[in-house]
Amino acid sequence: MRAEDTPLIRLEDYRPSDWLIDTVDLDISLAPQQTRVRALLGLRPNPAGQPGAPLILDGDELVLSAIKLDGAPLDASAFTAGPQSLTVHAPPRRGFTLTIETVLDPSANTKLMGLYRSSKVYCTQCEADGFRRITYFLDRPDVMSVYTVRLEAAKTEAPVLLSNGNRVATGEVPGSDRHFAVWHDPHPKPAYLFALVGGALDHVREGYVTADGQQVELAVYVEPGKAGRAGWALDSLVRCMRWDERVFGRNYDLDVFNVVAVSDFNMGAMENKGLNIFNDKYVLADPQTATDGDYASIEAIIAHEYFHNWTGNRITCRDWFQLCLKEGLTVFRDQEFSADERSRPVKRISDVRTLRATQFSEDAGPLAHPVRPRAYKEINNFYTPTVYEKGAEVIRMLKVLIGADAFKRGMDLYFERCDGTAATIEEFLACFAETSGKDLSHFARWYEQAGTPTIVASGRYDARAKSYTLDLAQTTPPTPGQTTKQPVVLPVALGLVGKGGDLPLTTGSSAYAGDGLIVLDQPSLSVVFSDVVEAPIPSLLRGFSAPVRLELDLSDADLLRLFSADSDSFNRWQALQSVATRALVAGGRKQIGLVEVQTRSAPIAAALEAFLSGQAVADPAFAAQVLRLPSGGDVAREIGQDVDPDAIHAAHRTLATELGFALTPQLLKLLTKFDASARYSPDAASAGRRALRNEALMLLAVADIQSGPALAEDQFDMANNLTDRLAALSAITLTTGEAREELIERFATLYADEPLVLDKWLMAQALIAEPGTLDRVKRLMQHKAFSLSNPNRVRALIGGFAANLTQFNRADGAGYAFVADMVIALDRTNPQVASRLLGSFKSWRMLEPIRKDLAQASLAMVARMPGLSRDVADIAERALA
Ligand code: B3K
Ligand code: ZN
Repeated sequence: MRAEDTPLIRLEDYRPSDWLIDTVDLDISLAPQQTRVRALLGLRPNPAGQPGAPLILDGDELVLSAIKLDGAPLDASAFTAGPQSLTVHAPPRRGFTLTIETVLDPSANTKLMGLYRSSKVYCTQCEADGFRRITYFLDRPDVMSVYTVRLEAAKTEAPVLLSNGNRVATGEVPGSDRHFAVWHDPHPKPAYLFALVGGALDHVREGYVTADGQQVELAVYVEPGKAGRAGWALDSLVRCMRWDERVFGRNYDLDVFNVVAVSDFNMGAMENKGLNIFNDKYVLADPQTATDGDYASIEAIIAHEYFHNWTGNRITCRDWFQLCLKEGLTVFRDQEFSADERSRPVKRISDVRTLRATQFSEDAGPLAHPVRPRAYKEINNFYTPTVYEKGAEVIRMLKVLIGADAFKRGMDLYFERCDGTAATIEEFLACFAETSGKDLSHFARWYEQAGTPTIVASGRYDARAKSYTLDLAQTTPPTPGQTTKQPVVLPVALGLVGKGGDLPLTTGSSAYAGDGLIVLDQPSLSVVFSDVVEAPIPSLLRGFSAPVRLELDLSDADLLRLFSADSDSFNRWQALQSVATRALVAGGRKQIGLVEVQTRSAPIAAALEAFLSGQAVADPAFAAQVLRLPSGGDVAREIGQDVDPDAIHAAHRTLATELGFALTPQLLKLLTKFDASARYSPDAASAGRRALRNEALMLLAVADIQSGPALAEDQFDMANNLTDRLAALSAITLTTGEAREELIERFATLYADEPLVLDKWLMAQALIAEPGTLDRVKRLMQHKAFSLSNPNRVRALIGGFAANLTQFNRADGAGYAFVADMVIALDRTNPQVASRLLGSFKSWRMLEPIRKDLAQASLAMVARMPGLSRDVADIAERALA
């Protein structure tokens, strides 16, 4: 496949389907190499479609074995069947049934789309277009059907048989070693939400009664022997179900809710109706094999998939352009859940870190696209940080702009009005326009325009008039295919910070919405605050009220005052990050050098010293965020062009070393205070203490005070959980020498039978910032812990390497060449994993000329390969455009 040969699908070309499928009866007889699928489809013409149109069903690598219309075999001239489609040329102009039989080979399905086998477990992945790999179908989200599914398999091979909905029958197949189960899902759904699972699985379960009194059986299924690690997922499920009842008024709607963990999965998890299928990385947890970060991710992803039951499943998308309708909204919902379960400010900080690292970088490069794309060649390439994370930011802004009350009523209206439908962004926004009485057409630009807006802000205090004037201006940079940009609606939450805290805000400006909120919806505006009794320091974008870059002309001294005095935790954190970013940018620009970083580190160290001896221990999770410096990627983005990753890395190390050195007594004190042998509990407060200690360990290791490796080794020995052991491993990878290699070996021995833990081990090594890493990664590909066919292993080792700022971006181009070769190798078996990996090149245009040319050459090499998948061809084409 070459990208030029692939049709571009456009939003403006949307037409309703000519046919509808009201019912689907599936009879699936599972066998490893020969699974038989019989589909009985209840079809009728769509009143909104073209009368008399042929019936064209989607397929993907399918083999038809039989077809009947209303029970009678169809004449060969009446249809055309190929691997990619099935056409019935002149179907009756009324309702009729079609029976279609296909035969599949789940064992040979390495794309992990459609029906496949993962460690002997049959499972499916149908979003976005995997159902067409199971049977011919109208595989589009606006065709919604009621499914009844009979599954049959050998009893020993697949004692557990699951599908969507409620189980309505089970039994034995007489005279055979086989059994069956019948599942019925009363809720009409698009094909992408179909799922089945068959295998030998253990489970944990719990009864649940919904707020409206319905009894639900919850269960989490895992590989045999792993039930002891399923408890946290089940516990998270119960908590998020209660939360959705309380906060969004949403109750569950079936008798069962099943979660299944499988070990080969292209992404995190999938929200199939009543049968969520998960990457086992996001289900399995115990203190020895999961980190605090894993516990938090499991909680968030269990919630995300569960929340889709309403935002995604009961109300689905009309077409794939509306993907953010379910994804952005559901990310917003899971972020809110985690914020309520944990620390709200810390959750916000970590979400913003992710947003900047993943979405801002996407928005700044050739793969930039609007939250609602207007055209695509391969939809699976649009499950992006822009659709998900920026999509969630848009919802968050909407809530700020119209207020919590109108937002709540808007959500209620949306649930009521759109339930059971395949909806659009327009229908969604109409609900909020109605409940708020506001015109949201200008706000809707957030869905249409790519690129991260920049706000340039400056303030002037007039001591005589006791007034403070704030000038704000916005611009959005050009992005591929969108050269001119309109101003967007930007909620700017702010405060004016005086010596004794926030000053009262008085202004007659119409842009001031009250409650510390300015709405910037034009290219620029000025707001004059009166009765300002002293020269304030502006604290802008509190809580990160809009997903933008902020250029604010404040001195380091003013920023450091905000760090100690701002009433908004997010901006306290941001203030210190901003000062650190300046230092790193100064050092990261090749020509300036490291002395500058050293000089600039002194005031940062002083501020941190005061912080660590004062408030830090009161909120360790927040303090850990404060101690963590902006990443190399953050600095690269800030520099924006002619980027030299080695210079950035050197600046980063210099700053960390200076801080580690200057803060040694305080950092050592943290190591003793929050000692690694404390009893493990995954709760947020305990996790916060570990996070703080481990940030301290990182700084000490970089600075190599007395002996960084020895500190890491001590912690490794003392630790009683994976979080602390992995932190010790990460810390020692910041050092060089024998001790590092020894600890790497000990870690591998300790966790030899734990693939998910060894993924972290692979990744920690792939991230080592030294030239030997590429050879190490190649060596590790031969290790028994690695496999090119398992997406988690690939993401850990190869994906980890592609995220290694200095080594992926080696000046000799060998990093690019290696990743490009891997993309090509992976594309033969799993195009989705390959195209994700190719996305690592997304920031190539901002590199200095030598690396830029080398990266481009590797991308072009990929693009030229014959026989590329549509997934990889699409990314290569857009990255090079
Ligand atoms: N909806 C799925 C993602 C499907 C990805 C298809 N390539 C998981 C989620 O967002 O919840
Ligand atoms: Zn989702």
